Amino acid sequence: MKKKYISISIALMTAFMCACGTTTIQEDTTVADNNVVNESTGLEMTEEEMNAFASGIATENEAVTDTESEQTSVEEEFVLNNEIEEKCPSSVSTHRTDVDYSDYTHGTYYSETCGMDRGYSIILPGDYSEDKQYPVLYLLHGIFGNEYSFSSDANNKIREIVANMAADGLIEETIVVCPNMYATADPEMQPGFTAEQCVPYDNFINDLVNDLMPYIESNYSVLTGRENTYLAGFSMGGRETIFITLQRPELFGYVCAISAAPGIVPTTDGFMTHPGQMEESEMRFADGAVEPNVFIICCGTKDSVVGTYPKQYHELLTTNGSDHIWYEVTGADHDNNAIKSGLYNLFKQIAYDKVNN
Ligand code: FER
Repeated sequence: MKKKYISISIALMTAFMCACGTTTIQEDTTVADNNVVNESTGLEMTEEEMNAFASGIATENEAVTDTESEQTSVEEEFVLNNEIEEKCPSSVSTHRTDVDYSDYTHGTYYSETCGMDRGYSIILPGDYSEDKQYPVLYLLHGIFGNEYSFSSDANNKIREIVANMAADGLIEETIVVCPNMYATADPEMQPGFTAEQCVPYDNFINDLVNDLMPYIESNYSVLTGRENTYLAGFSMGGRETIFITLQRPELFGYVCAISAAPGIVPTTDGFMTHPGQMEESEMRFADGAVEPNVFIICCGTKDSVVGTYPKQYHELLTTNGSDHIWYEVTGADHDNNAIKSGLYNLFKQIAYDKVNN
């Protein structure tokens, strides 16, 4: 894979971040009655604040979501090359009348890892047929999220990006699977900013590889193998995307970690102390490993939640000699602008490879 370090703008966030809005969240955070209660401060997080973690902070320009206003904006012409574009073109994210968009549906699978049934949301192509086989993207949500985090936010434009690019013949029609990434066997365990509460996120690799992927592969008409299996995630999902990719690089041909959360390597940020999933020197592909064709790490320059941690991941991977693409999304916060950009560029790289390999 060609190494491309695209740093189009200087990151505005230099120190680490503050908590969402004005609520200061510290360690010892638990969830009760859908609100997160900090036991030491007694502060509660609203559902809106939890969603901001799970699927991104709502941005002002999300108010402009109607088809007309997007279509009347000046259209850049799409050119298929392997260059990163910071902004997902509106022609790709716009809801079009000539494209067959399908809705998310919900399913369950039995997880040996967790010893229980677990849910997932899925986008099947509009004309899904058992006579065809489709590549699959596994898309991982942020902290406090679940399998509904992406499906409940129409502003992330995931349906549009995938279906539009497929309708234009750039990519294959693709199945998108949005799992619940909190892989715990203990129904009492809840997400939060403590090392113990983060263990189920790190356990998701086992649920994904041993339970969910086999279930999807035997219950849907999918193409298998790394060339047809993609992995992406936002924030906590971005962190686990990187972790899973480094652990099992042979499984995923195309990977994108968007606004990845801290904790892969030991650190202390404004939320908690992270013991780390590995030491800094271990943040690399194993010698001789089959690596993804495309491994993107990206983040907004104004990310108020994960700050410069994604850039640190990029620097560590570079130091440790592991190929990846790094870029920043100018002006994006921990939000859908970063999500749209990352997913668009992932599919653009897939489109490019489809034509050139
Ligand atoms: C942290 C900072 C951010 C952290 C998680 C996040 C577990 C995740 C944010 C998100 O998913 O939106 O220290 O620790």
